[in-house]
Amino acid sequence: VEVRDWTGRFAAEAVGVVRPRSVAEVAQALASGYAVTTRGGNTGLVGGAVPATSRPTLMLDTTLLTGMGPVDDRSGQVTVGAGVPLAQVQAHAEAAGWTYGIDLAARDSATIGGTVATNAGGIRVVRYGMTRAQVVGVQAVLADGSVVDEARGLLKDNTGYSLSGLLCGSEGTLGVITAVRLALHRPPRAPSLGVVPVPSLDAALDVVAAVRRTGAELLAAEVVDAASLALLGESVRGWRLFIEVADGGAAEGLGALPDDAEVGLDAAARRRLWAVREGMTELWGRAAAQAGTVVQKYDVSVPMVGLDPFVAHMRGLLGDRVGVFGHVADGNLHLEVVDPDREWDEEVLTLVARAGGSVSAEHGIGVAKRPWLGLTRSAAEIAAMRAIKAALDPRGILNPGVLLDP
Ligand code: FAD
Ligand code: LAC
Ligand code: ZN
Repeated sequence: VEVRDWTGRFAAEAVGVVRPRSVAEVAQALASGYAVTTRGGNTGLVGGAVPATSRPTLMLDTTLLTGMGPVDDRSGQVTVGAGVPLAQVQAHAEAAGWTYGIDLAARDSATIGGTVATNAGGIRVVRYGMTRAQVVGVQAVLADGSVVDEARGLLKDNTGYSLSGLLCGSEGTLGVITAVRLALHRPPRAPSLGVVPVPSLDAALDVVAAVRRTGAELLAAEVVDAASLALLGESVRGWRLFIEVADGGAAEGLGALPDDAEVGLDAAARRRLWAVREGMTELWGRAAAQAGTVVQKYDVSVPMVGLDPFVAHMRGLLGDRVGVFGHVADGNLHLEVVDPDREWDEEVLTLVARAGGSVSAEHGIGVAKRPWLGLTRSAAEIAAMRAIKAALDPRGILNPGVLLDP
């Protein structure tokens, strides 16, 4: 069967697809003698769920691991099967009077297992942290078929290494995640969203700092640049900042906004305003398709003081081939490059490294960024990762070619 990723950039042949319904069936698949590539919702953006080896490979699709336990009102925790879509977990938490701390535009398809395997970020990181911060414990099947289960609900358990911490962000290379115990939050007060034009990222961060100084609970702070808005037919200068606070829903927490700011208070207005920011990945995908190519995606973090100089550098390098949007308060920018003629990985990512940043802020390494891991991780760090991989997967059957060179 042919396997293709969401971006259309990565494709490969697999010998077949298995859809286990239980831990035992996952272990069976791992004993098949094939290499195994694990896939959840297939919304990953770095090609990590496409076979990356010439060895015969079985696709292990987790989407039937859909058990979902009740929300425990005393601990604020819930146990969820790896295949449950993020949006279902959000709805399940909300129905019980809680909220889940991760939100991203791929919510309807991305699975909990996939978000844990990639340590996904999204628009709530500024408030609740990355996925790892939501994980109480992970249940997973290791390469030899053994099961590790830290998803028992113990918030405090300092008995040796955290296998869950390791499995978060392991991109399918250390084990197949089958279930996750998640920590939920009390829902924030009603939010207000402000959409504000700003001349620079520094200015955006000043607005964020001013809003935080009021004591308002900051829920999100996102930016979109003029090149991205131009794809929507909007002609603007600088950036648009999307800033959301939990202030009861009367915009008090937003402070003094400029006259040209838009404010969204009720759910429908906020959804309409957010749609512009949330649609960016698909918008740039379409722009690239129209140019007869696939978009070259860079998901980078840069020290906050260097954001504007970094963007200026990128625009100097790439001109009108680049659009930028992202999670400004996390120092995390998404650069979308449309160029049918050549790839820009080396130039872009070398500049990221020189700026003291990371070649992947939230999407992971997958196969897309594998050649560049050494730019922002040290030889000692990569050697430690290899030692862990070799110890847990000595036959190298789990996602070979993802994250580390086989
Ligand atoms: P897949 O794409 O199926 O797999 C991703 C990786 O995880 C692969 O390496 C795969 O082998 C591994 N994997 C999946 N399930 C398991 C499992 N059960 N056990 C072990 N390994 C597993 N990401 C962000 O961080 N922030 C964003 O804001 C964001 N926005 C997005 C918006 C759009 C429109 C799209 C298309 C993607 C976005 N993403 C974002 C990327 C993507 O949604 C996340 O990486 C998500 O976590 C992937 O989940 P998935 O279930 O689709 O995983
Ligand atoms: C976003 C994805 C691309 O932030 O990470 O929209
Ligand atoms: Zn993002």
